[in-house]
Amino acid sequence: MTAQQPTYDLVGIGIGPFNLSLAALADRVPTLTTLFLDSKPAFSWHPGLLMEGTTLQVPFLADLVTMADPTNPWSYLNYLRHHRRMFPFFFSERFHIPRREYDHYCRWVADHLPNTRFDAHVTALTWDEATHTFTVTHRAADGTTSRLSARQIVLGTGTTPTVPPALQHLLTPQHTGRVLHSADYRTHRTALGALDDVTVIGAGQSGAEVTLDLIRHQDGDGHGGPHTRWLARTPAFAPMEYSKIGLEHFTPDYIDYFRALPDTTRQRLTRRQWQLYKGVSEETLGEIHDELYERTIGGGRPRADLHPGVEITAAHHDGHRYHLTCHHTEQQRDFTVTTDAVVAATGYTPARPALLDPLLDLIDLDPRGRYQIDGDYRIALDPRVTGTLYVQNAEMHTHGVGAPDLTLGAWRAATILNAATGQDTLPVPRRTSWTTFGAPTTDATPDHDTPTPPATVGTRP
Ligand SMILES: Cc1cc2nc3c(=O)[nH]c(=O)nc-3n(C[C@@H](O)[C@@H](O)[C@H](O)COP(=O)(O)OP(=O)(O)OC[C@H]3O[C@@H](n4cnc5c(N)ncnc54)[C@H](O)[C@@H]3O)c2cc1C
Repeated sequence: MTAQQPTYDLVGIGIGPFNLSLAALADRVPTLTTLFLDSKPAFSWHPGLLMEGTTLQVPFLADLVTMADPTNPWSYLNYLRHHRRMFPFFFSERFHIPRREYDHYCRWVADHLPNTRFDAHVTALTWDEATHTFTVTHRAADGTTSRLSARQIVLGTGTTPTVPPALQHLLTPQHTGRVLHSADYRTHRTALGALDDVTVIGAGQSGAEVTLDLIRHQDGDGHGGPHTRWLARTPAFAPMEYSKIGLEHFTPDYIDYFRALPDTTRQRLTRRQWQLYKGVSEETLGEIHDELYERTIGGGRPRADLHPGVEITAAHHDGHRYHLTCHHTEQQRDFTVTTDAVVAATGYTPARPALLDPLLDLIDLDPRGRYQIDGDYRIALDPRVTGTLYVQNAEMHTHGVGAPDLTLGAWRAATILNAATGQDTLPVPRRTSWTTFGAPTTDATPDHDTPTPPATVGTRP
């Protein structure tokens, strides 16, 4: 059955935190008709990694709305108030909230907003020259197909789990639960915890958390639970940059600076900046150390191995166990690891969703096949398309390391909202960092007699 739907000013595809932020901000703009669609039956945020004790890596102020509009009712603090948790939260003195609570908070927002619709998998986006609107085709789990029209679209379909080439041939039903991406860890956690030997690959936060969780399956003396091996390609298990000045790479100022650099410089910089977005929190590294220390009281070796500087070059299954061919990149030496399961905590990459295939001829990709994205997050399109296509979290190549970071989510959503409404609906600050990125544009000599007035964004009190 196919039903024709009404026309919206703006439709969001995907309801992760980023489009949910835009939905929450747009909820206060009655002149803009919006609808946000997601394939899932209900909101969920990385369910495979919602382990007890894990926390958000950004302060709770980076909720869906506060950094753009602290008066918006869809804030985390208002969520706490609704759930009668203000006093417990106050006494907990937490800046970094449990990841499970962030998921629950987002679900509360998604469930209550009138402009979200789940069980709506978008299969195609097309441009209709006659009506000057996009047509969005979406399908429900029961097979019902619907269409709606929109003048503006915001893609927020997230990123795709990445597995190293050497393991990809093992991602078949026969190896389900034995060779997996960390995105599916919690589904198989109990079974993995009962194995003799598990290998985790990847030196990011997810790799560290899975390693820590597996070690915690061992008892205080290191008995029970799997022998846990953590392999990483990086030369060290390095902490994520978390200094106050370092974090200024996650500001609109840095985005402006980065966008103006030549593409080759941007790509070189992003590779060099891996510790800004790929490292492990110092706290988690400390916890791994503490758990191993505890389990080796009285001497002896822990039932765990930590190997940095190691790449997996091949893998095979002998019918019982997995054999990983490993290469130590600094010593240039090969060795083999035999294990019962492999968890690839090897990250996520932005992928162009298949729903864009019908529109591809009208998207002005760069010579490397990537979106060209402007300062308002518009994707460059053929001039025949008079509607606008925005994207969130697919712009690391043009906007820098802040693209996947929740810190900038509400600010980016407000930027898109302003572009979509054609006015400063939610004024956003431009000067946000103490650091001057790049050469100063005016005489850098400070005038000690004239203090600079504080920056304002002209928001209503
Ligand atoms: C485990 C984990 C923890 C993280 N923790 C932090 C943190 O603490 N701080 C931080 O700054 N960043 C963190 N990040 C990075 C941050 O970028 C993500 O958490 C965030 O979820 C990205 O949001 P998103 O909206 O881009 O996409 P996603 O959350 O991936 O959501 C995309 C949505 O789009 C939907 N979708 C996809 N295709 C379609 C379609 N065709 N039709 C309809 N719907 C579709 C999906 O169902 C999904 O719900 C973390 C990432 C991970 C993996």
